[in-house]
Amino acid sequence: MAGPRVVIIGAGVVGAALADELSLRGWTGITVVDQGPVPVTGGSSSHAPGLVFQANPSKTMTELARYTVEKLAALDVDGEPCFLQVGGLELATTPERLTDLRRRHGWLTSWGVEGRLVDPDGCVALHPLVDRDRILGGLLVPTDGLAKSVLAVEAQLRDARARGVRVLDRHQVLDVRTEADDTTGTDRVTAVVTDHGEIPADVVVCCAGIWGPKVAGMAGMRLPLTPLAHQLAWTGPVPALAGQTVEAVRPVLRHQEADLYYRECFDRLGIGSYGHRPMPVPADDIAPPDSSPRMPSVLPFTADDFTDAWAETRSLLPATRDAKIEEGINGLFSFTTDGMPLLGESPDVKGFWVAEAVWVTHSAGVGRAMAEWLVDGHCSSFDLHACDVNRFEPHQLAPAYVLARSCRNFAEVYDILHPLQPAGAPRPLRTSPFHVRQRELGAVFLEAAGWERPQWYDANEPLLERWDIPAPGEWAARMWSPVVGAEALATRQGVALYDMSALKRLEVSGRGAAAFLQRLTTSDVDKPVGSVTYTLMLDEGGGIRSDVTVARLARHRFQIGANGNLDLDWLTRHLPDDGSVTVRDVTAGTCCIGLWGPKAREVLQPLADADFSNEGLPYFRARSAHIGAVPVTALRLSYVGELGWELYTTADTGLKLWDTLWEAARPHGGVAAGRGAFNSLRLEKGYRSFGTDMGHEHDPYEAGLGFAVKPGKGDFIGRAALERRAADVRRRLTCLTIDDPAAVVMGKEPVYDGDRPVGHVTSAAYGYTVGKGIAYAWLPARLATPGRALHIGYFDRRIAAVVAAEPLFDPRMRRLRGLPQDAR
Ligand code: THG
Repeated sequence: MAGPRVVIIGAGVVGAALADELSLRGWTGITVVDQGPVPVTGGSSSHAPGLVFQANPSKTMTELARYTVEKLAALDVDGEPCFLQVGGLELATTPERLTDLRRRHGWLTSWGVEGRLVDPDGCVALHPLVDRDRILGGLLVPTDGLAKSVLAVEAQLRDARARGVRVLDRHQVLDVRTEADDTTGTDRVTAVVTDHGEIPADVVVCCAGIWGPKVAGMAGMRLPLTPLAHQLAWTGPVPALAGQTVEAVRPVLRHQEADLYYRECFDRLGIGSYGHRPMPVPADDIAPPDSSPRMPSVLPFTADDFTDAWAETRSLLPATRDAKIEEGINGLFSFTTDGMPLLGESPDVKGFWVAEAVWVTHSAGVGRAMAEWLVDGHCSSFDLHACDVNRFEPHQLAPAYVLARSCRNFAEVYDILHPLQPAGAPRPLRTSPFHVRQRELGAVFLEAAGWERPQWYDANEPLLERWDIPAPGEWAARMWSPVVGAEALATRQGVALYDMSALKRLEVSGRGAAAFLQRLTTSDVDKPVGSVTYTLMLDEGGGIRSDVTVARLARHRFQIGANGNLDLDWLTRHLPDDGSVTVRDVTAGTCCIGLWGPKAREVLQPLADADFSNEGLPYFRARSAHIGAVPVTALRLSYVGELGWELYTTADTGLKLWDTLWEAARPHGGVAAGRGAFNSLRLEKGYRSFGTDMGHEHDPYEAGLGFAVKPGKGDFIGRAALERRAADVRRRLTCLTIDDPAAVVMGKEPVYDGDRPVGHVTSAAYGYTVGKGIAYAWLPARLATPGRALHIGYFDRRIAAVVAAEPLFDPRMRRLRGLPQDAR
């Protein structure tokens, strides 16, 4: 296939990798343009220090890095290698950091990259400049090293050119031309305008790095990216390195406690620091390259900001006391609000794509990912949902938000971050109508898609007199309270109110709505009004895009319970051209309370003008009703696995709904309960969470969701691929239990069969009703048999776990169906 006409804007590490990978896949009409001279174009790639550490909490990021390492290690320019595989060594100078290195080692093991913990003597043996007395240990990844970014650009462009890719440097992009399509109402790209003329294009990919916001702006797209200066200094000759004739032999170093990293360059050292104040630069203020030798991405070194870094360096690496700082830069790099890249197609302009906020570490991987995505329509090598440029909520595109969160991200880049670490300013940002009441109840809030969402309520402390809640270990006990356990038990034994407002709600309407949803989902959703269906959206490869609930509220109107903005984006992208279907995000104008527990009906029925009995509103049915004075839509389902309803109303009447339910629930011992309890209950019930337990890389059968696929219903996206995948299930999302109540794990830990790593944990919590720790994990199918004994790697421990039949709680669904309970 020759493919469309593609213009890649930016010949840095990302643009070069993409040109290479696209041409490798047979696309021929590719042009790369860059304002600067190739290969030193003046962007971040031209000054990148090149350190590649593969360890990352994100599996995708580690996989992108691993591919980058593999690719660059096999490339050279005239015999000069593009990657120096000297290894990467992260050092611990405090007990907390040493403990965290064990957690990081766990991620590496989970994602399949070899690493090992090294004692202080071992660290000094690897890097003799390190002061033995300063360190407590290290984490070595032998395959880490130094990417030579300019060479990597050169080599990949060379290979791309050999396949016919045209590279036009010193071409400044002035505009991106688009054309409106009156029938569909969407725009599409037609050309890139440069100072040397116009280049026609069907696909434009913005790989412009720190200039990305400017270029994307030409296509009307707002990129939540902040260029931030980061200090990189070079020593003069270090006598202890005198005579070194190769660029680097010792591992690249990270000293995260002081926000520092190090690399060799012959007899000198490069020192990078994240310890200084954040120094954001508005993207519009960054000039294009000119005739001056200084690159626009390189700002003058502010020596005062480097004082502490240099003092710390001389302490950690005493040999540098015999050297001076000879030069330095404040180099601009792209930061985002969540530390992840920005990949994908504009929501408004067809054919305008971005691959932005990508560091050298992940560059070749992103090149491959984008090439697959463009050529195949989806990416099969990497799960990109956390990198998708369309993941953001509208408020997350606000300049003030982008700046605040990017700067915080810069400051935290080397910090030890707990998985539940509360988000910083700007907060509170989105508040549900229940927020005032929640505060009165002492809610401890975490943020979810910008919403303040209670994790637990301090007002429930008196419940602790009723139950003995086992305490987890120290790490899992952060952002936790025994009240979490009490709220979980109070739900199972009585009734609780859950604020479900953060659950994304989409309205799909129009005469084509039913047919449209049939095509996008795996189940039969074209059922009578009042039906609710749990179903999946797949990509063409059969990978899971999302799991959603579809409630048919009227013949031509459906309410989708979704997982995030990507669902809105996915639906919108697939809308038919004829205007017969409309998708609308109704989340912000509405709210939702989950009223759940065996006593839920006793609370609700007396308030209602409709029949909420099993017959009046069966399981997985929807209806409208009034609860007191409040009009609601009620969905009979429960992610916590109890009798009850999701009750939706508009934002204006939300507080009244809360107060009405609250007053009625109190005499029954009802409580408000938070997300901590919710997560424990859903794991007892075996309900998966998209993005954590499963993603694009998994199919329904592996994920244990085959029951939601109805191949006989007619065609739908992904159906063809599923036939192949159904016959070849090699891994399974598996339920593990842990007997030791203190051994609560958090997710991302490696799972071992004997000494062999075989999989990783996705989500975990203590199950207060089942009286066991629960950990869901991806495992080879042959190990996913109940009773199988395994271990979970947790810091320096191996925790005994056993494969369990699922769900652990109420497998006969008697609670949800409101039937007499099994004897317990
Ligand atoms: N409520 C609503 N929509 C949602 C969620 C929700 N959409 C996103 C996310 N959560 C989807 N996840 C689930 C997971 C499980 C169930 C519902 C939503 C569920 N499963 C039943 C089961 O497996 O037993 C389905 C039974 C059936 O198919 O009949 O209830 O929380 N509105």
